[in-house]
Amino acid sequence: MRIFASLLKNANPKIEYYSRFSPSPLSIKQFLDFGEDNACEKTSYMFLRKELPVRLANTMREVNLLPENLLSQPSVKLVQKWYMQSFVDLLDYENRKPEDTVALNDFLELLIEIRNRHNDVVPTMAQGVIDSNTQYFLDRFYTNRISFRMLINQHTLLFGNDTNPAHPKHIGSIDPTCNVAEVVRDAYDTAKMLCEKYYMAAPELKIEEFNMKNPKKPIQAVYVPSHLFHMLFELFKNSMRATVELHENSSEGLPPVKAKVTLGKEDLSVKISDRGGGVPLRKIDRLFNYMYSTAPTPSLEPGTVPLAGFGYGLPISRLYARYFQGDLKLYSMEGVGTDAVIYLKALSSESFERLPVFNKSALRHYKTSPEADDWSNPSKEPRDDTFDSTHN
Ligand code: W6P
Repeated sequence: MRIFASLLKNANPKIEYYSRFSPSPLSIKQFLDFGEDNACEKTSYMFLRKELPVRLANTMREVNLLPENLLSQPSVKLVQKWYMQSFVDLLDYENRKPEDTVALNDFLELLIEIRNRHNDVVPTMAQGVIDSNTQYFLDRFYTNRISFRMLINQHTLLFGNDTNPAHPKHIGSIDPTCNVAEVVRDAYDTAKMLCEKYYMAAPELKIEEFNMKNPKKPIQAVYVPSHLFHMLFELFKNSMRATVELHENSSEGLPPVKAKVTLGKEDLSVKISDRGGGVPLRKIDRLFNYMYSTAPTPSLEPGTVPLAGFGYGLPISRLYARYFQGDLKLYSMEGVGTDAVIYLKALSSESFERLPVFNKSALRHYKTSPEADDWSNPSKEPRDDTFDSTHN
């Protein structure tokens, strides 16, 4: 414990130093160009030994701004300790030259160690952080984490021995010719298995494509298939649950879930439509709220995974979409069903990482109290703003 305390003291000026740099966002095109021909491990090393501490320090400064009642939670302290350890580990490389092949190999191993150390950040944070200003914080904190793992994955996949024989054309985690409809089908199949396990039934899938640029060709994206899968899997689980629960006892069977993949000049969009009865507008924001999604779960069999509706699936899926300048939106009509749309950038040169920056503007979010509502409130009852998402 004392050793860690002294480690922390020595690291503080370094955190201060690195947090004054803004993270350098990369576009998918840059990730690709860098990894494609004669990818240079030394260059990657030189970039990462600065950029990783910068990204860690930016987010660590922000964690420190959380209110005391959150910072004192054991789970939050544990996560802080992981960040501190990884930050300090990376500082070892400040003075190790890229010509030193031992340093390059040690660095590679360290990245894998760091990735493993941070595996359970999301469920661990979930135990501690329940507060009204945390939506803003968690969106930024988890985006930082997504970006950090993206950088680590690229380096370890490009330069480690764990090359990916199943996907020789992939550049690290990026598929330069990602067939979007195939990922849609894949995510559907995985969600379908879960759905059938719970409900002994699952709706069919219908996929349509509209390629504005090249009507006869299947739509391809330059993208991280695992990110796309993550988002689609989450949407399918939600659509399937709504569909089965609404139509379980109907004689007409289950209405299919429909997917439409479109490619325009700017956007590559994927719409997942269900006839699951929809969600009233008032409740839509809640679906993206971390606090709401971690509300006490209705009795669950131990060891089972719920099909959908609990956990961080939707808010984190939206972070994945926004991470490369896309978005994830829900359009619902109560009584009928829900359309969920994933928007991606059609051009890899426009899909730059969208990264949180620790600066005065971010600081203001933590220092100022939320303003009073400046629209009339119809209720004479005391206002309940538990799920007010003005910070969204
Ligand atoms: C619903 C609720 C929902 C959330 C996300 C995606 C699809 C759906 N369908 O009824």
